[in-house]
Amino acid sequence: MSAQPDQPFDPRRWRPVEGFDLTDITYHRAVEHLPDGTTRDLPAVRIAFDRPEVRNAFRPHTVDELYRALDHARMTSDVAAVILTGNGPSPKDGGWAFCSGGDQRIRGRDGYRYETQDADALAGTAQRREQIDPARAGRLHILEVQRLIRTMPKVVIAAVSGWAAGGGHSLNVVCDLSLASRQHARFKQTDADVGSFDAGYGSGLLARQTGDKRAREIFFLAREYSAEDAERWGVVNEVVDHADLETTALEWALTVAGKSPQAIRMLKLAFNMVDDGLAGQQVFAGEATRLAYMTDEAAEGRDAFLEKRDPDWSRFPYYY
Ligand code: S0N
Repeated sequence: MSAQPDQPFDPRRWRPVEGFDLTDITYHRAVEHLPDGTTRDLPAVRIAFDRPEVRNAFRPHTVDELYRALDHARMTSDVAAVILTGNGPSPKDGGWAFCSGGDQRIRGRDGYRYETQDADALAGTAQRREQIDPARAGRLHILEVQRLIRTMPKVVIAAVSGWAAGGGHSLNVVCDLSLASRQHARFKQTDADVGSFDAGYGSGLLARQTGDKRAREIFFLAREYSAEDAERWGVVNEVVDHADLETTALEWALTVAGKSPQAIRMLKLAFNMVDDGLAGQQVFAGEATRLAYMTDEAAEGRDAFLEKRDPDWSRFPYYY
């Protein structure tokens, strides 16, 4: 990747995150260049699908890398927001993609075959077939990624740089905020075309965003729709010029980073809770309990137990 006129990724604004040996995605930390020639980390990361020759389709290995990077971002305490996008353009035809969902070339009767990193190099050979790990066959672990995006207490921003199709369409749906490239973003929910279906967040949350009839249309007719349609229908927040996509995404990420971390965390989990049932309440409640631990009242309960005495709640009001 290099800085080209139509290239939203500006390598000067990012550094690779250390400790990752990645083949299917890229993972960067935002940086600011200081007057003395050094850089300082900014509180945002960029995770990008990096298989542009197949419109950034994910294979199980891609999903493993994506999960690891997202979980690392979740646990990095000075990161407030994650930008999820797709690298491009395709070296084959110049096309752009955010993500085109599950790699259909390795889908078997029982789901997605799990292959080693060099599966592409071994395409069509007996050795490739031998390298499929039967213990991991058929896992639809993109759903684990969806749950991580949904429940991580940080804001995930989709920067839809091109096609969002199938499971890629669902990933955009599950992100907290979305920006779309005016020139290259295209949306299509192909699940029913290829006999694979996201009957969870990908359809349920879409209906929340667009309204029920529109979501049914998107799934049942599987027609291509534009970035402007996506904005009008509530599938993305804003449409921007392709060249400005990542600058805007980073601005949004840094704006989020300027807010109270606790407020953002509680708000995200509260937005989720209404749709996520008891599982959503459990995640929200975990944060509430963590906050409660910080109070004198909770400390009194702990201390009373450790000091083998009755707790004294008299200092704590029953009503605020
Ligand atoms: C994206 C589309 C519309 C782009 O069309 P365009 O621009 O005409 O490009 P193509 O010539 O079609 O593609 C260029 C090259 O890329 C390859 N390619 C594209 N997409 C895939 C893919 N998904 N898998 C493998 N290869 C892909 C093309 O073959 C072509 O290669 P060459 O140059 O060698 O010919 C168009 O490409 C398209 O429709 N793609 C398929 C989209 C699709 O159907 N995706 C799968 C949908 N299903 C899922 O994703 C399920 C995922 C899942 O795991 C799941 C399961 C249960 C519950 C939820 C989910 C979930 O997350 O959704």
